[in-house]
Amino acid sequence: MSNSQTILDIAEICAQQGVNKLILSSGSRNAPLTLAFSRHSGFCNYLISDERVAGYVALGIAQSLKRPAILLCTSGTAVLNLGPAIAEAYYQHIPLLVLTADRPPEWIDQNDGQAIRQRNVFENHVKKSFEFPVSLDHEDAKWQIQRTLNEAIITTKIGVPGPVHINIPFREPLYPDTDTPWKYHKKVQVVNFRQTKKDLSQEQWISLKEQWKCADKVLIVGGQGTLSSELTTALENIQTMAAVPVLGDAVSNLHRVNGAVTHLEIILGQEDTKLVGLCPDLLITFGGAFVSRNLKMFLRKFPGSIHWHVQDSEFPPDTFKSLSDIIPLDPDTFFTNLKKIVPPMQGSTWYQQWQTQEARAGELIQEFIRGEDFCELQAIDMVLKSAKEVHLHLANSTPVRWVDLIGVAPETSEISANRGTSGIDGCTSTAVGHALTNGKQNLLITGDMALFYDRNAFWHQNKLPNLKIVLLNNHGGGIFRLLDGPRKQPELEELFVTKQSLSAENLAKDFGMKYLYCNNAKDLTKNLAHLFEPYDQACILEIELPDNMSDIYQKLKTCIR
Ligand SMILES: Cc1ncc(C[n+]2csc(CCOP(=O)(O)OP(=O)(O)O)c2C)c(N)n1
Repeated sequence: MSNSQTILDIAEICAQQGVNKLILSSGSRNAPLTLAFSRHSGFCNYLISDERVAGYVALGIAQSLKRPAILLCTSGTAVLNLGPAIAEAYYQHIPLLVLTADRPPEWIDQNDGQAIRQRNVFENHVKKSFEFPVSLDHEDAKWQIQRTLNEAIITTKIGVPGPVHINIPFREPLYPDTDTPWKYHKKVQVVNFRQTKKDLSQEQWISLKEQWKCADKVLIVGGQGTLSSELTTALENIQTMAAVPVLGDAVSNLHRVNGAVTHLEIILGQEDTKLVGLCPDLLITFGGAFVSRNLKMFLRKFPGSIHWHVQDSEFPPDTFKSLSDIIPLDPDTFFTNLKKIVPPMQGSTWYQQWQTQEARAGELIQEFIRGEDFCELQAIDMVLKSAKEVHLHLANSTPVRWVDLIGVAPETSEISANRGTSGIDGCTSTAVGHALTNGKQNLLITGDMALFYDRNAFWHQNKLPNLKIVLLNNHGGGIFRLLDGPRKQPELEELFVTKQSLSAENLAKDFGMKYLYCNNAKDLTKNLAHLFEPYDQACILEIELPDNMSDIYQKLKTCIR
């Protein structure tokens, strides 16, 4: 049974559907599929023993290739360890095909090893869950499996992309006899989904035009998204043509839109009296999560009277509690076609106001950093200034916040961060997934808790010469020293910061990575040059940081207000 044709057909269908990146964790129950995929010449396999890491590596691979990656693991708690990455993929709209091997259904809850309730186990964080029949060789079972697999693969990609789970029970024997013939049949069912290029009807465009004409202050705000040259051009055209401000924080990847307003945390951190003049009439949003807390507070306090959200299908989140219109198109198409209805406008005080705020905010943060002692902000600013043309990966907690505050250079190729669920558990593994498949120079900026939490991201045989890591080691969750709530508690250091004394030197040694260390600006300058030199494995630059950020941050907040 283990090399039944049905199982080989599963691999063949995935290959013909172009879903050929397999992230695999070892085990016996998944052996039939492990062998079916690894003996097929059409797959690129990544063997990752820690399933939690495997999940995030697959997320990084699917994100960088913009197509589904396959996750395959054995039964039991191995399955649950895929959960964190699946939730992140769900909220970041990343396509994953999750295949979990399982015990035969009659053995669940019968004290059999590695047997848990896997059916629909991810139902709250996947687009759809399926289960294959346990008997594989009946003609109808073969058809059901082939049809369901096609549906699952297509469902990961259409509309808002996301993870799809197939639970696959297997009976023994799991391992093939060595002499059994092993042949992949090209003639399998492969369903082709004919994508349509959607657009709004003429009437819809006319009604939007009416709304636009009634608005004096139109504001375009982008949430998390990947870098798109089509979107960058379309937004630049609208901005110039109609003098409309385009706002986006670090993870929106709008840093290449010339004139985009990106220092949102600083501009919108001012007193309310200074913000009233910046309130929109018509708010247009698109994309995913926002890093900037002040942006969220500002648009919830001063929402536009009309709020269009652009997202291809399904009911989008109402992040600013003001949603009035859903535009079911992908942002590239919408903003490219928007010029059809936008009345041209030569400059406007509204537009100029935002440009002035942006310029002042950029100067303010640079001036502030220059005036401070060596600290996280200064260190990150130096790293960003030395990192050209890199794909930037930002760990959650303060790294993504500091980069958002400082702003990134247009040369930066792309920015990724797990802002779907903002966990600190898979930031490194996701960057590893990108580095394994994007062929670019990758730079991860991470805190110490996030790096040591995810150190198994390096526990595999894949070399990562194009991955550079900057570790900001403040020996604990430094963010808790900045937040008003925890920093006033006597238990701050013990229960929230959870001080830790680790350095990354042993980690680098364990996994054969290049290790650099510094604890002041002068040495940081020297080491940054070394960081970007070529090595045959990943390189970690550990920056030991003084515990001075809490006071500096309070000073900065006052300065902004
Ligand atoms: C999986 C997970 N567990 C706990 C948290 C809560 N949390 C948010 S930030 C943080 C500390 C992160 O510390 P570090 O990575 O060192 O960054 P720093 O705060 O020092 O910048 C924690 C524990 C989380 N976001 N994700």
